[in-house]
Amino acid sequence: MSVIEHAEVFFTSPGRNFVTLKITTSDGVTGLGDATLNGRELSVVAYLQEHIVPLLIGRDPQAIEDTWQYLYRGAYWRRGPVTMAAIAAVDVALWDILGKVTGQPVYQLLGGASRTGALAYGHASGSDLPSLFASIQNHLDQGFKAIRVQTGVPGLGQVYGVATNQKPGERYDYEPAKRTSVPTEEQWDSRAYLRHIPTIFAAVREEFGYDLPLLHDGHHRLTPNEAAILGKSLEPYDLFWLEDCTPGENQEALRRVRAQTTTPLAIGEVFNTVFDYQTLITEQLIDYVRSAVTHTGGISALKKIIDFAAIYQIKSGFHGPTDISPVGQAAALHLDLAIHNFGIQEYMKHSEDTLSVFQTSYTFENGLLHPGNNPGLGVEYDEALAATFDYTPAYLPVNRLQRDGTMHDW
Ligand code: CS2
Ligand code: MG
Repeated sequence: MSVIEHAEVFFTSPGRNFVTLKITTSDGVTGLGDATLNGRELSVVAYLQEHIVPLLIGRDPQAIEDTWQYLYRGAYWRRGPVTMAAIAAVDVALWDILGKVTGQPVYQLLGGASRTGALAYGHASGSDLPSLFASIQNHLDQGFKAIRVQTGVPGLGQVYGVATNQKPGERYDYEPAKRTSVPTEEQWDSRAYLRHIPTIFAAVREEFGYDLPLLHDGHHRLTPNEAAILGKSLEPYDLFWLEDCTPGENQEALRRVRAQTTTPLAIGEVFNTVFDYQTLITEQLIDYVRSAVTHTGGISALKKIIDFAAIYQIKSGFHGPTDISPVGQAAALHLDLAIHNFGIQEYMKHSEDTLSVFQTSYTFENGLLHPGNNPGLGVEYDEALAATFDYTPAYLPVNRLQRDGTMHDW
């Protein structure tokens, strides 16, 4: 019987930091898993190297569910982003191996394709209307059929989610993790934001019409009442979704928002397990599950969450920013293709440096992503090239109220 013979953890920084687990079987088959936790990367490296890799050696690589339960239940300290990112990396690497051993792309092992491709949304942003319009047009020219819209707020400086380095036609990173020893500080004012955002969506609808699906991310910054106000004020502009309108910890908060607005709601990029969704799903307080394979315990665990959501007509909208590595993104695409209740997939193209380290087989055509048909996940990792990009600590920003400097959600 083939067994897991070797497991290695790599961290590299081709433009931003990524943590990758590579598992090798006694037959010489390798599998990759993404374990990147933006801004806290080395905690997952240590968890894997010190506490998981030694447990994997000698195990059956095809016992994917048993290994998941062994790591989850065996830890005793369940849940949490570090634990679940580490378990996710193992789970995804084992699906990759199973695909290679059986000669099948992972989506075939998950039940086969339910669609020809996954509708993707891109990130348009601008500090003012002309730059926002140029960014939307740029995304339409690239083939996007759904677009997230973020803007600056008059009177505030840099707002998270709005690109600073964007020129039409140029690839950009809207949230460059700052390569500094402490996080940069941004400013916030919810009243100014709540007044401004509806005017932006009115202008975008006027310019680009009503057919184009538009999304918006509130990034956990509002109270339930403020979120209800925002949802109501955006109703005339027919959003695909309003994401993370309130902080994710309090599931009950969305009862109030839901009762007040028909704007569709999405949440979950910071969630780790199905328990973070229990109230949201059973009470039908959301429309879309935003989790990433990488932060929710892998393909096995996210498949269970999304199947649970399906019973309540809740769809997927998996997290796919550039801090999910191409391995994590490929895993999401295999799941997107296979599940019935697919909604949309976030897609920000990685930098050329990142894509030279992680060689992918997924495609983006006519607004749809497809994971490709290579056995396994379809991603190769160039270890020698990765070793030339040194890990550099980088932090997400923090946010303070403009009025008096109080720390706020960002
Ligand atoms: C964002 C993310 O993609 C999104 O919706 O909220 O960029 C998020 O801020 C980062 O992934 C955090 O690491
Ligand atoms: Mg988000």
